Amino acid sequence: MRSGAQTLAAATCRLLTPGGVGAIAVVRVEGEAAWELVRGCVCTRTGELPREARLDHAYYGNFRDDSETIDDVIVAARPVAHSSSPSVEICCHGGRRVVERILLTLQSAGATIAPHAVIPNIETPWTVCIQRLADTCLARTTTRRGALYLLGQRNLLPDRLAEIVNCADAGDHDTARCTLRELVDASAAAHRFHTPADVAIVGAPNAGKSSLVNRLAGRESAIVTNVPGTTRDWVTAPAAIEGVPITLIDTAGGHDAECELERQAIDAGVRRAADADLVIAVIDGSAGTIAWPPASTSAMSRADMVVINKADLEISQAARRVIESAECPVVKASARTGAGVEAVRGAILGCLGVGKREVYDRTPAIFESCLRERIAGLVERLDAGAVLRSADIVASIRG
Ligand SMILES: Nc1nc2c(ncn2[C@@H]2O[C@H](COP(=O)(O)OP(=O)(O)OP(=O)(O)O)[C@@H](O)[C@H]2O)c(=O)[nH]1
Ligand SMILES: [Mg+2]
Repeated sequence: MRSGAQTLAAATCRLLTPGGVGAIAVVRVEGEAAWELVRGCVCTRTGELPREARLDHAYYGNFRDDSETIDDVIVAARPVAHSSSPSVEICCHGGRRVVERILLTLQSAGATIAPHAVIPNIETPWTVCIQRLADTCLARTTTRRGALYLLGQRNLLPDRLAEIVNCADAGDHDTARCTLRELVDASAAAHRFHTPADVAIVGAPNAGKSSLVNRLAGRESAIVTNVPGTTRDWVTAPAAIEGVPITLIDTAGGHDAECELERQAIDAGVRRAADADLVIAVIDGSAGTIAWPPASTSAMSRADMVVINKADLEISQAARRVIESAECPVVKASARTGAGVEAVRGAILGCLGVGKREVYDRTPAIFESCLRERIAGLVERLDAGAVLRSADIVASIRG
């Protein structure tokens, strides 16, 4: 079996099946060392796979990461034209984590992970490339609205891009450039439907962060007590707002902790919030003293929105000062009664740039961030004076 120190070069592994959850997944390993590498990871009932691969044979075994079995797999070697080394296909269960672990195990044994992509061949029309990209994103989508959104974009986006390509072909470069820029501008948050945004909830101990997380998630994900410092390590809870998936991150209340464990938990929360897509500062609206503006080292210092919680109690003067001076959206709510929580949800969507369903979901948008980056790069070159050619648009789409 594979040992951590053993590595083999000249092999590439790639997921062949779509990136979502399925009954089975297929990972292909290619290159001179492919069979040797797979042999090191798969254990059959009789021991190891044979030294030489039989091309007319499928092998059943356990895929292992050192001593741990990751999954039951079927391994088959296939001949490759102009090569004496076969490619090896590993069929495993189609859970995301299983596939990820198989790829990572192969990587740590020396293989390079090739990007999982719907590999467009040159004859594939570019409109079909976009539809396949939508299908790949669709497989990752966890909400009905997300699925409907992508099914809509499957046609809306190619249609809009076809108009732009036609404009460029007809020599109407200005219209083509402007429409392309509008499309990029309208697409900032389109990937939110298949990639949940990380929403960090920060604030002082006892402000009601965990209570708000539970309200937003619609279930008791985090422990709530009246003891300050209840939340230690950060806790995540998946949720969705109007069909937009998010990951809520409940953090430990920031304060000058004397206990080392507590200090580390607070620091971990600050670091997690720094990487989040959105930071919500929760403030106890009834508190007589509020550290505002927050210290630059506090996670609250990068608040994208503020929730004045405990609005069922009397709002203090200190909280009123926060409402007046905050430079981001402020919402009053009560995590205890639920009042104002709907407004918090709306504000989160606003901050994430997801507009109202009626218009937003029917507007063409570049729903995938790599494609958006490539087309935004093209728009930048055009803004800098490059001449627009329809071939460049198509090349940006194909990547
Ligand atoms: N009146 C009132 N009490 C609330 C509200 N939200 C939370 N509380 C109470 O405030 C206390 C602290 O709530 P938590 O949600 O645990 O607060 P936290 O910010 O997560 O606290 P730490 O984990 O200690 O940082 C609990 O007793 C809650 O019941 C609210 O909107 N109104
Ligand atoms: Mg808490």
